[in-house]
Order: sequence, then structure tokens, then C-alpha cells
Amino acid sequence: MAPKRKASSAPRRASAAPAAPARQTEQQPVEAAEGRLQTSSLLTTAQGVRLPDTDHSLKAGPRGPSLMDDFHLREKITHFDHERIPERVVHARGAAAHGTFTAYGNAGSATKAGFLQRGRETPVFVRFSTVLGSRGSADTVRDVRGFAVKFYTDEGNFDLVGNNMPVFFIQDGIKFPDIIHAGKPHPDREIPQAQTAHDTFWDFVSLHTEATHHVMWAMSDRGIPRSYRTMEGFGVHTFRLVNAKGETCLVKFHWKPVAGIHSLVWEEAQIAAGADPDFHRRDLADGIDAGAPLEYELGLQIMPDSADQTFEGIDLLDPTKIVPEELCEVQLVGKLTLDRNPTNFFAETEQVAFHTGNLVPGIEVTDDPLMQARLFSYLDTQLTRLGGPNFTQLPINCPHAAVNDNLRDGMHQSAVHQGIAPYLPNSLGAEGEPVPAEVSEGAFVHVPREVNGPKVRENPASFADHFSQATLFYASMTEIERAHIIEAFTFELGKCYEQPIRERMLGVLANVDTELCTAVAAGLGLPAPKGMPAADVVPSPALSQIVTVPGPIAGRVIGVVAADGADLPGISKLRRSVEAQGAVLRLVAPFGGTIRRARSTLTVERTFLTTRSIEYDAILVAAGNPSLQDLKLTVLLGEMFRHCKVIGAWGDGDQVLTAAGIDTTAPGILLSETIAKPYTTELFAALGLHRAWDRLTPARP
Ligand code: HDE
Repeated sequence: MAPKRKASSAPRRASAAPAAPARQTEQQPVEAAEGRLQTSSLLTTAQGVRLPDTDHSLKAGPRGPSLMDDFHLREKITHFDHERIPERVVHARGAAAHGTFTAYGNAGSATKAGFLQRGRETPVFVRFSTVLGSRGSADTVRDVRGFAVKFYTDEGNFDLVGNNMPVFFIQDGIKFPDIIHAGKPHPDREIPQAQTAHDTFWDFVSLHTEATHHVMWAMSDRGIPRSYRTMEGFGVHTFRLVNAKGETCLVKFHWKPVAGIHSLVWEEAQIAAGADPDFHRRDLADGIDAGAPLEYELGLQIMPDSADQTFEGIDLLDPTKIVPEELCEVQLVGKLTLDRNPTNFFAETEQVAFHTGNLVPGIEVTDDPLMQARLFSYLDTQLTRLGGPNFTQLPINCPHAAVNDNLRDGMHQSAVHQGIAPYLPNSLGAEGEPVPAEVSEGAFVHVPREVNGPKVRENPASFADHFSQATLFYASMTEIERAHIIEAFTFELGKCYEQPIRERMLGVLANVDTELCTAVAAGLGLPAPKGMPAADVVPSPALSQIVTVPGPIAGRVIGVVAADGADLPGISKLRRSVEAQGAVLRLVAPFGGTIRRARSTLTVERTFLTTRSIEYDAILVAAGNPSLQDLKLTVLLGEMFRHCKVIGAWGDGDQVLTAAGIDTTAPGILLSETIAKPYTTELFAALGLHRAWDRLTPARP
């Protein structure tokens, strides 16, 4: 018998429309018609007809042809045939989570938006994504990550559809199809999947130099995050906030991860793409399941709404520019906590529809020409993707605010609207039909702004600076981060077949930084051209993600290598300490099942065959198996060492490290006699620094 279903916790549409007709059997009453139609404990057709068998089609004899009479066969197969919808044209690969946003209350002087007032708690749904890959592509490819947040506020849905990088490749939305066509796989063979390491991408960005700043971010460690929980988010564009007095300011939105900003190294990202293509998706879901919610603080850079919409000489309408945090502080105004995994991927993660035009009173868009084009695109794309204009009725898209919209009919209409006058003004409106709201009732009234100018296809002169902030970004990086950027450019351009494209791109890099250009050129075996990088940039240390003070380790994974005879009490003690930090311990052994010592056993969670180094932020070898050796273990430890991850051992476990060729005197190798408090404190602190970078470089950057 099918399990009895609990009531859905999906958002409910508070509408004048009655709920869809209930599907009910006498035996099993309807529990919740909102979003779930599994209301019978017995198997039925979509029409509610009970079925005795779904394993055999109706045939003319056991060996005869199937019969047209078989309404169940035809319904089952037909529905299956139409299970897929078009994937998103960009950001197709994604993963999501539910949570809550809690406002600190200090944004009240800048905006009247209700959800930002003190103590307000607002349900949210957040979808993270890569941009270029198809729905089934790998998570850890080098790419920009989407960070789209839907706030189900009392005043309507507000969508902050951002990325993990604060700038964009283009300044005007009309170029979006061009950059995406260039980044997507080549149209003839549809390769390569989900990456920019190919000719068309570099052809475009080398010709289109306004992309340079964003390319620097994409080639930096930001392009390969360790986890969604260790990623910053940005609204990218400048928004306009309006307070209760009608005063306005310009603002940039930031999401600051509580877990710190951390990335993979390139080799890990590549290994993960094969060994665990669902790396980020799994990490997100597992972390939440393990009781380690993802946490971010919402930050605002608040700037005056000046006539020229610039700040310290930076054009706030240019989405290829940041405002360095040192020039304008990021004020933290609330906390986002993601603590619930979706119940059904398709219904929630796939069908969620974000739209930059979903705004609430107190938040408006600016004239940034990239933002303006997005206002059209997000509504439009859902018509194809979700099959018509009624996608706001899908549970995941339903506002929690009351809805009464006079929109009628259309494909997939599921409301049974009442009344005869879905128009305004009318004199026939029945009770329950809407009337326009007053400002005092929370109506969204656009701030009156003068708009005039000649009709032209032109950029403002200030958009012509394509390099100074790319230079600023590189100048703000530590040595380690610069080395990664050089490696990324060399790898990607090394994958291009066309020599003129590589040469042209080196010409672009020459205008960013001479050292960068020279190093990449050397890697490609080409001469370094001369350029004119800006000489007067002031670095912004806030752009670097290398930390010198340990951060939290919630959500991190520590592997412990052990076999029969290992110090099981030590492993259990370590597990308790690790879990108290919100982190996870995984026991890795030569074989599956259990390992034992005397009468105790512990369950093995990974074997040398089923695991790979990318699964762990740190690895320890337990005491008790000094002669443990295995080629796969040697590879695992070698990779952990190369990727500058924390490695440790207690008791005679160090002999396993030595036998695997690990230099136990290197930085970030932690040895101890037993599992005791000082050791775990040292371990967690080392893990909180993310990597022991000085293992590969003599001096800390
Ligand atoms: Fe998007 N973008 N975009 N984009 N975008 C979409 O909308 C588009 C841009 C971003 O998890 C699409 O529903 C245009 C910037 C995210 O569902 C589409 C332009 C930023 C997501 C679309 C941009 C983004 C999308 C595809 C230039 C960072 C995933 C499916 C004018 C601030 C949302 C969909 C999710 C998705 C168009 C530029 C972020 C086609 C035309 C800049 C995170 O409408």
C-alpha cells in the first residue's frame, strides 16, 4: 500500500479563486490538494479510477497484440512522453533549498520594504546554478554561479536574481545572446559542454573588451567554488531604494557567506566533474540533512541617488564595475538561512520562475541597460519553459501575499475564477473582485523620475573604460590567487585551436597587467605583447578570499582512514567533536561493511574504491594500522597533499602517510599521539583556514 502523505508545506496562493477540485476517494480523504495529487492510498488513473495492475498491458492473449482498450497503458505512456520541459536557456543546471530571511532592522531608514524591517521573518527559496551547462552537466566546471533568491514577502514576491560575481560580461542586454552563443558549446558538434575553454568564447571576449573585468573573475578561484555555502552573492546591478518618506538612495546588494569564501583548486574541480558530477548539489543537500544550514548575511552598499548616478567616479549604471568595499562599506541588514531541502526537484527547483521585475514597494531598478533588458527576458522565457502565462499558480511560484489579479484563462489555468467583471473600472463587480489599492494600503508606486533624451543606440562615454577595474582586481589578489588566475588563463587559451584568438587575448591581458600577460604568454609559448595597464589603481583587499583567521567549519567533511584493529574509541571521540562543529566525519576503509577491534565495530562509509580526495576537506589516518598500503590510498593522500588540504594522523598512523610518500614535516600536516582536545582544536583551526597554502609556496601570501 502506498504510504499516506503528509500535508504539503508548499506556499499557498491566497487568492479569491477556490482551490482546484479535490480528488478524493471514499476510502482515503483528500489531505491537501495544494500541489500534491497523491490523495488516494490506492493506485488510480489520473481520472481516479482504481487500478488492479500496472505491470501488464491489456493484450489479446498473453502472446497477442496490445489493445486500444487499454486506457491505462495509453495514459501512462502519454504522460511519460511529456514529462520533460525545455531546460533553461542559461542556468539550466541548478540546485535549490528553502529557508528564512530575518531582517536585522537597520535598513529601515533606506527602504520601506516590509521584509527588511526589524525582526521580520520571510520565507525564501534559493536556486544556485551554473550558467553554461545543460541540466545534466557537472557542477564543478569553471563558470559563473547563479544565486537567485525568491522572498515570499507579505507585500508580494521579491526576486533578487544575482550571481556569485559582482560584474557582468556585457554592459547592454542586447549583447546577451552574443555572449551566450559564444560561451555555449559549438553549434556544429555541441562540444565542449559547460565550459569556456574553447575558441568561440575567447573569440568573443577578446573582441569585446568590456568583458575583461568579468573574465578576470571567471578565471579566478571564484569560478570554482568549494560549495554553495562558501560563495558570495551579488545583485550586480545598482538598485534604487525608497524609504517611507519617499527619499531614495542607490544600492548594491551583497550576500556574505557565514562559512567564508572558499574555492576548489582546478585539479579538484576537474576530478570532481568526473568522479562526482553532482558535487555541489550533493554538498548542499547533505549539509542541510546533516543539520548544517547554509547561512549568508545580506549586505547593502548604500550610495547617494546623485544626479549623475556615479560614486567616487564610478558609473553606477555600468554593470562591469564594482564599488570597492573600502570606498563604500557593506552594511549587513539581515540573515538568510537555508535549512530545508526541496521535496520534489521538478516541482520546485525546475519549475521555480525568477524574474528581476518581481519587486516590492521600497525597491526599484535603475536605468542600467543590462538590467533593463532582463526586465523583459525573465517573464518572456517562462512562457516557453513553463508552457504559458499561468506559471505563477505553480506552488513554488505562488506569492504568500494575497492575490487578486484580474488575469484570466490561458494554458494550464487551474483557478476557477468567480464573477463576471475581470476588468476595471466596472460597475458589476461582485464581492471578492479587486479594486485598486491606495499607497496607504501598500500599493507599489514608482518613484517619479524625469526621463528624457534623444533616441540613440549609444553607450555613455563612461562605459569606455574596460580595463582599470580588471587591473584593480588582479592587483588585489594574493600571490596564490594570482598563480591560479595565470594557470586558468593558460589552461583555457591552451584549449583554443586558433592562434589569432590566443594572440588577441594576450593583447587584452597586456592592458590588464604586464606580469599576468607575460606569464600566460610564456605558458602558451607565445611572445608577450606590450600594453598600457592602468598605473594608479588602489587595490581592494576585500576582493581576496585567502583568509588568515580561521573561519567556521560547518558543512566541511573530514575523512578518517582506518581498517580492522584501528583506534575505534579515538574515531568515535573525533566524530563527536567534528559533529559538534556542524561538520561531517566519514570513515574510509579498504573494504565495505564494518571495521572491528576486539568486540567493537564501526560502519564503513567509503572504501578506497568508492572514494576520491575531492570528498574531503581534511583527511586523517587513525592509529592502529601502521602497515596499511594501497595504491588508491596513495593517490588519495597525494591529491590531498597537492591540493594543500589538511592531513593528519594519530598514533602510528603517520607511518601510513610516510609510506604513501607524504612529507609529514610539511605545513598543514598535523600529527598527534591521541585524539585529545588540543589536537582537535588545532585541526579545526587549520581547516578553518581552508588550505595550507604555504605548503606549496615558501612564504604565506
Ligand atoms: Fe539571467 N537569465 N539574463 N542574468 N539569470 C535567466 O531566466 C538574461 C543576467 C541569472 O535559477 C533566464 O528563468 C538576460 C545577469 C540567474 O531560475 C533568462 C540577461 C545576472 C538565472 C535570463 C541576463 C543573471 C538567470 C533563463 C542580460 C546576474 C537563473 C531561465 C540582459 C545578476 C535563475 C530563466 C534560476 C536566468 C536572461 C543577465 C542571473 C533567459 C537577457 C547580469 C541567477 O531569462
